[in-house]
Amino acid sequence: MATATAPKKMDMKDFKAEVPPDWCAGCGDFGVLNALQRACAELEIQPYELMVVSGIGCSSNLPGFFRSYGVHSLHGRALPFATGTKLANHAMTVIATGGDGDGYGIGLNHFIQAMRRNINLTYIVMNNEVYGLTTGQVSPTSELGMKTKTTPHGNLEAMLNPLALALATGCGYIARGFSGDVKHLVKLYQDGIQFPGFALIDVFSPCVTFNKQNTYSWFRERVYRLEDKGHDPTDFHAAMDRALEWGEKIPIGLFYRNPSPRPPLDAQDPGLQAGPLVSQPLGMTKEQRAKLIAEFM
Ligand SMILES: Cc1ncc(C[n+]2csc(CCOP(=O)(O)OP(=O)(O)O)c2C)c(N)n1
Ligand code: SF4
Ligand SMILES: [Mg+2]
Repeated sequence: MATATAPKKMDMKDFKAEVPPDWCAGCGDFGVLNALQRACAELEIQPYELMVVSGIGCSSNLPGFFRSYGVHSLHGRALPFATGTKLANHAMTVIATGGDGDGYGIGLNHFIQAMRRNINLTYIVMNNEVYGLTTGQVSPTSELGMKTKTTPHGNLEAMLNPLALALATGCGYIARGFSGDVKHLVKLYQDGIQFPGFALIDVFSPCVTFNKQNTYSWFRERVYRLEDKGHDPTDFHAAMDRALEWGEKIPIGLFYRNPSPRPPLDAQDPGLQAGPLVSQPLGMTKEQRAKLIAEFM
């Protein structure tokens, strides 16, 4: 007889929430959501084993449209919430989602710390190079010279390069996709979810309402797949060279996958070795307490 927790063959419809997305027609985030639903269905992840956590932004509304456990947290705080989830119950698959403003602006320190700590989760950033929700202000990934509501004479600040930053911080899985190429994204997500450690997938996800510069056709003219150019994703230095490419041609695909990844935090933390914290008994026995006091006195 099937038990309540027996894995079930999944379909992408199983990951559709009752609330339909309210993004503008044509928003890149539809492709990001669609690819994630497909990736999870094909990996046969059960919704009750999955937590999707976001910050604040149009992109950060994603958990509301996705059928699993979910948290729509605070601006820039997706990764602290996701870290807490993973350490409280490391048996769960944890996916953090959000935007470029959320993750690379206000949340940048958390992004760096989560990679440095090697929290075993997948981070999907819908990078539209602008603040969409707040109606089109400059973001850390807006291009130099770009005119926005807050930079009417053109952006004077250099673009942040999240992939090069991730490489330099020790992230073991680094990829970039394009929401106009859903099939390609599905594979990047699946490999990222299965990677044992922090996995970054930056996704070009056009904001059709507030970014008239980085449009679908702008990306289509420029993006090329790394796998078509014989890129070796185990080569750190080749990955850094590709991560620095930006101009007439822009690479997407798997930049780097550490061939000998260091164990993620949950695999090493002594407190987690007896199983997920949520299933461990609370408190201490009299003997454990006495031993602890003796050690510290
Ligand atoms: C602490 C705090 N500061 C500012 C805001 C206002 N705010 C909400 S979303 C956002 C930027 C969203 O941009 P991004 O993360 O790129 O998401 P997008 O809407 O483009 O998907 C800002 C500044 C806020 N909600 N909380
Ligand atoms: S404002 Fe931009 S990012 Fe937000 S839903 Fe509309 S197209 Fe998408
Ligand atoms: Mg944005």
